[in-house]
Amino acid sequence: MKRDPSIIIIGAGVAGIATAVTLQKAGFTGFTILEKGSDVGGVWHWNRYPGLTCDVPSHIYQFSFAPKPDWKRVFATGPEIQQYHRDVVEKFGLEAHLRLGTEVVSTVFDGASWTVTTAAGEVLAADFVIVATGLLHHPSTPDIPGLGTFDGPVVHTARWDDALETAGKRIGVIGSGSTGVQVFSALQREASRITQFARTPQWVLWAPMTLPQPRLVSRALRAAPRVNDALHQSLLWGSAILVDIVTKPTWRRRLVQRYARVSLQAQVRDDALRSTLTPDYQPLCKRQVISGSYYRSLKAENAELVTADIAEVTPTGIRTADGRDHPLDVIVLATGFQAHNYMRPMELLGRDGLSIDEAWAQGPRAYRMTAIPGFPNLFTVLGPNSPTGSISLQYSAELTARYITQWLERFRDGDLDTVEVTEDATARFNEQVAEALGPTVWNTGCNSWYFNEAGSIDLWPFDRRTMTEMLGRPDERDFLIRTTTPAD
Ligand code: N01
Repeated sequence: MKRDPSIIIIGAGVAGIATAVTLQKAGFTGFTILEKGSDVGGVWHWNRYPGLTCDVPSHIYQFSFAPKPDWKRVFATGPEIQQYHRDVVEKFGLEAHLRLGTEVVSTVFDGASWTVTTAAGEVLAADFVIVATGLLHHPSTPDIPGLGTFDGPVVHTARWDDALETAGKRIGVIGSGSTGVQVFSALQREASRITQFARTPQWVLWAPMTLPQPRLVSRALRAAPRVNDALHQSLLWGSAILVDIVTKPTWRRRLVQRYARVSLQAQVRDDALRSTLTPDYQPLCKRQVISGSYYRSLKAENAELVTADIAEVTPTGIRTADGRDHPLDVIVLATGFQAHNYMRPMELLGRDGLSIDEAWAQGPRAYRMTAIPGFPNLFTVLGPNSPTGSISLQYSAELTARYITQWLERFRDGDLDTVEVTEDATARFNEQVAEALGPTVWNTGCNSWYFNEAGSIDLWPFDRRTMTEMLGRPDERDFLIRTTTPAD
């Protein structure tokens, strides 16, 4: 007996789109994508701050099933990437499956299937739930005394207000991660004065972020899809070097670290400023910041770097611990995300009423990024331990979706009704992860959003080949499989 499972995908970002297209290609029709936002694209919808640019070359940052030969730049801008996601949704006819502005507030398993409730009170049933809600979603607002008393606008980069006037203003940017560096460089050009409040200096690798992709190249790649595909594949395999440098302490890592130091030395000649900008941890330890303009912006007449701690926000600006007042018109919070409340605040109750908060009391934990003990017929795509900056997100999401599809096919064939990963297999996987994290550069003594509440690093510490093997054919021994319907 064949049956078409009902599947709810939560989220229409990179992970949700990759999942939907993969299911579609495998012949599934009964899937619905519920997206909280008013548009698809995930982080590319929510993040619209000035200067937003993908710091990964665009020919890697694309789905294998939707090649784009004609990126305008080698490192595409946020709006171009967002448009790409809209185009992919249209090309594959996903609109028919997509419900925007639909926030899921509760997902409950009743022993056989899932009941999903939306913020509008609608109740939906599903045989499977695939959570593709992303890691960097909830903005982290710093707990700085007086922040609410500021007279001017305070905006978080992940919730940018398009109507905000910044030209000619005195702007304070709090934060110096990938976002802080991009937004600071972009706003500096038109600000009357701009101050960056940097609690921890970052290594910033120089790269030609505004390099256009020549039209001739676009035309040639469009005319020769096979060459374009070969370029994509070679970049994916070539990016294996990125995994290598972060996971193993070799000369290759040291070479890139040397390049980070040279990037700083070559661009900042002033000894005092260079010393202030020099981190006390190894390059690559935090998510590597990449920019072609940051140091130049920082040295501009209207710019200042402040490393003194912020004591408080006053109605007219920011007061630092050294007693200095910094008068401001606008405060920009580039203070990152609450990266580890993945899937929350959604109420998620699995088998026997187990809540995700209980299951993850020690931080997010899954089997091979996708399955959680106690939560049958539920999978995550780009879930816990997903790679950041080392293996292509699109590759990881498509691979995971194909892995999940194999379980869905077995359900379709009447071969199983519920499937749940075992606690043992999950524990084994997490032990392997912990061991592999040992020699990684993330573990060399810096503080970053990679660490969860329990002090574990929430990243993928293996190479792409291992990922491909782990998410190849599911190993039945790692799962509890229940069948109530006899297969014919
Ligand atoms: O966030 P972050 P982000 N007082 O957490 C500081 C991706 N991304 O939005 O280092 C003062 O990295 C904090 O200081 P410290 C990418 O994966 C990709 O910049 O904790 N400062 C830090 O400087 C990236 O890693 C692209 O001491 C406070 C900053 O705020 C991830 O998003 C572009 C503070 C937060 O840095 C997150 O980057 C942009 C406080 N109370 C982002 N609280 C691409 O191009 C925090 N900070 C693909």
